[in-house]
Amino acid sequence: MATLEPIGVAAGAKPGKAPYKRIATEEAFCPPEMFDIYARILDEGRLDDPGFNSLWGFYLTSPSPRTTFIRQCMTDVGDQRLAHMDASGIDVQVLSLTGPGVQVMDRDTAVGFSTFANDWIAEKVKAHPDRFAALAACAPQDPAAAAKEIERAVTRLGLKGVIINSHTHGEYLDDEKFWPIFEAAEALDVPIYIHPQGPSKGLIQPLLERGLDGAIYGFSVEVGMHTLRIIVSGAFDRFPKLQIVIGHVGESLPFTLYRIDYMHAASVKSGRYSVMPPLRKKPSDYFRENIYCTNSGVAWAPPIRFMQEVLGPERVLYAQDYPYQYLVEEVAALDEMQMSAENKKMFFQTNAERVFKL
Ligand code: 1DF
Ligand code: MN
Repeated sequence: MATLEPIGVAAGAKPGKAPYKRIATEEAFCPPEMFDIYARILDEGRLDDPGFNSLWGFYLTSPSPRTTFIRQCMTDVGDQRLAHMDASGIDVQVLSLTGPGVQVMDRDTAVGFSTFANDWIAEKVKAHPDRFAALAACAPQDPAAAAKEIERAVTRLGLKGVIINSHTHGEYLDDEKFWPIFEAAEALDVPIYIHPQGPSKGLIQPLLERGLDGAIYGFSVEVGMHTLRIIVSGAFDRFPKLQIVIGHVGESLPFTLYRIDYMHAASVKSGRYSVMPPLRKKPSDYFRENIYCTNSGVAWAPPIRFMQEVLGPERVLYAQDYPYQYLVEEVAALDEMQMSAENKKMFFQTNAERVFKL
């Protein structure tokens, strides 16, 4: 019988020197001021967003060792974070404002805070330009302002892409009103990372009922669906150079691309949905030409190799998901993956250098 690849990582294993740089691409930070805004939103109790209220109601107040550690790590983009990176062999972190970022705020607060957060992180990057890079936050609540802020952050602050923490007050980027964001990213030739937050109000109820709304599963439902909405909307026919990055081994989508292609073609042909226009290509083609996938949160060789096989090794990137999944053993496990030296270097280093222009 074939030996099964173990699920999980060996305790105590430490990463050693490697013939590649390790560049982690979905690494979270939070200026302390954003915790204050979240506390105010929760305190006022007026935000009708069960995902945010549940997730941040917990993360902001829980005294558990894990959440205390996460809160504390999140605001440090300096010595402590660098020490954690050194301990786990991470050479570079590509940083993004933790979910849901500004996207739960009212429009004016969101526009103001995205600028603040971009200036805040640009300063931290400037202090350690060989260890940190960062993505730009923006406020989809005001798409024109978001496009302007993306341009400012990329051209003046040197940020390397855009972070969108999935839905904005229950709305998704396939809505054409948000397309100034796609237009700006495509014109500047920078990727958009779609990161999870709690599923939107319309999606979350049965997940909440069994504690599945968070990173265990609900996050992937939210971002997997968001990504498919964008693909089937025809956005990539309109913006053929646009590049989107998703984490958590492509939110499981690569595994069923065959069925997505088959059922998409059948659905379009049947005329069942007025909301499903014909596309120039198959859904899987957009996956291979417009989507990058990271392994964030999944330090496990089989799905990583599977993505390399079906999407191409140049489409698969490394991420640690610090501080939510900070475990030095995970890096050691990935160093040990059975994979060609060439593919492993693309995974850990050169794909990130190319996609984020590091
Ligand atoms: C968790 C993970 C929570 C991630 C997050 O936001 C988050 C978690 C509060 O483990 O509950 O962004 N994550 O990025 O994986
Ligand atoms: Mn994450």
